[in-house]
Formats: sequence, structure tokens, C-alpha cells
Amino acid sequence: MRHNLVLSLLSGVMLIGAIVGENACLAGGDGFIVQALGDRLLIGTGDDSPGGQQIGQRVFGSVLPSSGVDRDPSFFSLSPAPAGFDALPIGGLVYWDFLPITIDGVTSNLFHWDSHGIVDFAPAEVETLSLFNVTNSVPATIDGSAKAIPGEHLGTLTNDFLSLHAHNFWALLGEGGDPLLGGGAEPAPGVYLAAMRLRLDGFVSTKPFFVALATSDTSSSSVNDDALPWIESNIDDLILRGDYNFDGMVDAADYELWRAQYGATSPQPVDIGDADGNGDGIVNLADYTVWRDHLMTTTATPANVIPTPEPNSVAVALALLGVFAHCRHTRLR
Ligand SMILES: [Ca+2]
Ligand SMILES: [Ca+2]
Repeated sequence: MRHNLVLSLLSGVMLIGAIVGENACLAGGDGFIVQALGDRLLIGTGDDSPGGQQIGQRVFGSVLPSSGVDRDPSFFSLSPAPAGFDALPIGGLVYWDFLPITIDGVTSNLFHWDSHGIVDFAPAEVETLSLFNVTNSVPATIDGSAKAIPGEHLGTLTNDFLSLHAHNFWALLGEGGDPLLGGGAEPAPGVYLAAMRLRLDGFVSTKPFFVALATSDTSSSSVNDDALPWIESNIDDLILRGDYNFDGMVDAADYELWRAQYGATSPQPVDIGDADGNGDGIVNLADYTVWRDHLMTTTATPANVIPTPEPNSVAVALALLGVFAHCRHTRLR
């Protein structure tokens, strides 16, 4: 059944739908807007009407159709940009990544809440959530594991008013489902939570943003009145800070990655890891501080060996100060 649905939907992919929507943070047809502010990408929600954007908004919810397959929420960018923001460069390729979320010490790239009682997200056990690439032919899929999943090519920026207009398909599938072939069991009812970021060469990636997609039998009030406020209230704690290799632990391996990436500028490939812990676009001393401050504060596997950073780590960091200053100078020219 889903196979046919996917194919029929794919055949209609060239149809350009209007971006219509309700308020940000509400289930509905709003899209994700991405704009720049200087060298940073910012994510938001809204539509393409004058003043219809809430840039900086990072939480979005939507109820999926019964097929579990939908080409909304979409992604778009405006040129000229909304007041106070910048347009993105024509020809630029926008990518996404799925990031792991940590809740109550458990890390997973896809959480589920059955929408009953208090909000209580737990890792999805058998379900998968996919988002397809620009041609709707290649999916990136999260399955509840504690991994970052590199996304695909979301879209290319054009010189249109809608300089990015991507209606890539989402597919929420139950056990045995295949994003390309469909099938499988129905996913457990409720709300599914994923974290993403968008990246574009030459720009600092967006801050993580959170997508709550609910099965069709979930009430919109469970999404709007329960799940989204819960996500908003926990937004700064859902991504484990200092976990540069995205394995759910803040340990010596993250320090090693920080060392290896020192001086690198965003965006870093998520499949290798990204040590820009403070999100300023360069892997620098401030990111060492982030790592140190969050070292083992939360772990998915507390029994793991307590990390033992090299005794000279601080000295190494301080020794790099000279390099740091040079990088800053070079970067600002
Ligand atoms: Ca780690
Ligand atoms: Ca940094």
C-alpha cells in the first residue's frame, strides 16, 4: 500500500505547492524557513507571506497522514530575505543532518511518546523516520539508534523569490517498512521526535531544531499543547553538549576530535563529528571549555570507563592559543 502511495506521491513531486501555514510551533502546513544572518544560517517557521515568518523558532510539529508519508513540512528560503536577515547565495547546496537527542541520559536519534498522560519520550524501538533528498530518490533514515545520520542534498538555491523550495518526502514507517518500498507494520501511535540541522558551505550550520511528527490518530492538541511546549522547555538540554562525535557520551574521544579539528571552520561533516561546541563556526578554545564543562555530566552508559583526558590537555589547549589568535586574525580579514 505504501509502495503505491510513495510512487504516486513521487510522481507529483514537481508540483509546487503554496506554502500555507498557521502559527509557528503549531501542527499544520507551515514550512521551515532558512535564512542567513551574516555567516550564520538561521532556521524558523512560517509561510511566504509578508511578515509570516518566525525566524529563530526551532520547534515544529505536524500530524502526518495515515500513510505516514508526506511532502510537508517543506523547507524554503526567501530572496529578498525578511527584514533583518540575509538571503542565501544563489547556487548554494543546502544539506541537512539528523542529530542524536539525549533525554534522561538516554541517547537516540528518534524518540517516541504515545501521546497519553505526561510527555514521556523514549527511543523508538522499531520505527524509522526518513527524509528524502532533492530528487526524492535517496532517503536519510533514523531508526532510534544513538547515531547522527548525515542527511542528503535538500535543495539548491535559485534566484527566485522562493530561492529554496523543497517539498521532500517524509516517511514514518513501522517495523519492516522500507522508505523506498513502503510496507511494514504500522508505527506505534503517538509523537515522534527528531533533531536536525541545516548546513551550507561557507556558513555556520543552523542550531539544532526539533521536529515532532505525529501519527494520524494523534490529536493535534497532544502535539500543540503537550509535546511542543515540552520540547520548547527542554530545548537547550536535548542535545548533549560536548558530545562532538555524537555517540551519547562526553568523554576523551570528544576531546581527541576537538584536537583533530582544531582551527577547522563550519560546517563539519556530521558523520565524522563536529567539535564546534559553542556554535561560533570555528573549532576553537571555547569548544574545549564546552567539552570540559560537560564532561561526563550525562552519559547513555554510565558504566563506561571514566574518561581520562591527557594530563597535558589544558597545557596543549593553552599552547594552541597562539594558533587560535592567528586563525581569528586570518578569518576576519
Ligand atoms: Ca562523544
Ligand atoms: Ca567554536
